[in-house]
Amino acid sequence: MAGRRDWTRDTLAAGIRDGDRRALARAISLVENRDPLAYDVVSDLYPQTGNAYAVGVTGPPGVGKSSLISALVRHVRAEDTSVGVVSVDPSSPFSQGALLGDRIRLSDHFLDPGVFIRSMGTRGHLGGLAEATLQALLVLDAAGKELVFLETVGTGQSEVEVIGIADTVLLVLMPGSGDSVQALKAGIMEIPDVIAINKMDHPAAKTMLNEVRSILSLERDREWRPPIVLTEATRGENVPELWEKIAAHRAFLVDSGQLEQRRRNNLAGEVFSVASARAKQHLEHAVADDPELRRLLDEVQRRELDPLTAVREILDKVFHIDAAGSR
Ligand SMILES: Nc1nc2c(ncn2[C@@H]2O[C@H](COP(=O)(O)OP(=O)(O)OP(=O)(O)O)[C@@H](O)[C@H]2O)c(=O)[nH]1
Ligand SMILES: [Mg+2]
Repeated sequence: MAGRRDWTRDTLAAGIRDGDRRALARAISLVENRDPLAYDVVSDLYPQTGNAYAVGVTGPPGVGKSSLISALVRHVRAEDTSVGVVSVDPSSPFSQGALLGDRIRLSDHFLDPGVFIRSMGTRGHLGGLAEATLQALLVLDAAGKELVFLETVGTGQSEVEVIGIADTVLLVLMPGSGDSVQALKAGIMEIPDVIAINKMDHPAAKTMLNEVRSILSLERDREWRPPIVLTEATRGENVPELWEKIAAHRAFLVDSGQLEQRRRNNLAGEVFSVASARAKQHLEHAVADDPELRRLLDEVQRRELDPLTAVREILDKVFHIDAAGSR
């Protein structure tokens, strides 16, 4: 048995392929810590991925995302589907591999060998959230999980972006999630594929349903019209209906040939967004560390140098891009 420190690139990749829980736990810790071994292992596993169906679950804090995932897991386990759950917590520096019981209300499933659940922090890395989510999904996919839930918390634009890798995006709201409704209305938040209005036991749930419905009615031309389901996660109320809607979205993607296209777009988008985040970080460090580049900014501020000339010089120096001819 390999101990904590004994994993190598090969044993870890093999362990993951076998669905070994300790290998999975280790790999996700490495992903979380941006350990170089994680990049190697994911690179080895990548050719075997693409089989898991990824459901991104997002929404404001405390709406019941984890409770709903738990109820959905219970529902799909009845059909023996193997499941992975990764709950990404942007606020936590990192989980140290601990199961954050408070955040993941999935303790019912801890003893089920067909379910693997982990919470993951991101150490505040710029662009780290999307990257960590992607890597964790690939690991669970390679481990043979048929269904993977990716939970991320947030309000507004970033929440849907972080799970840009998901095949189906489920937005969870509850009575009182006014900010998210505004973000949907203003077009700041991308329209999700399925919406759950959780805590339907709350008296204002119906009002919320009508509000969201009226926003979506403006989007009549869409090929897929996002269904809205009232749920009560804690009692499992309407959870089979919610699962049906997720399955219907999947069937829609498959039947219309869009799943393949969506995955291609998602992967290209992930590569681009992780590369952009890293390039930005590189640029910021370069400017901070280089007195000459900082001087350029001073000169712009003193109106001695125009902004776009400064841009050109910075790009030339940092990325060796001849920006003169670029748009
Ligand atoms: N009344 C009621 N409470 C619920 C329902 N679903 C979840 N809750 C409660 O709401 C609280 C938050 O639930 P979670 O599932 O942790 O919510 P979350 O969205 O995952 O929270 P974060 O991950 O911290 O953003 C818990 O106390 C749940 O028991 C529901 O349908 N009705
Ligand atoms: Mg949660």
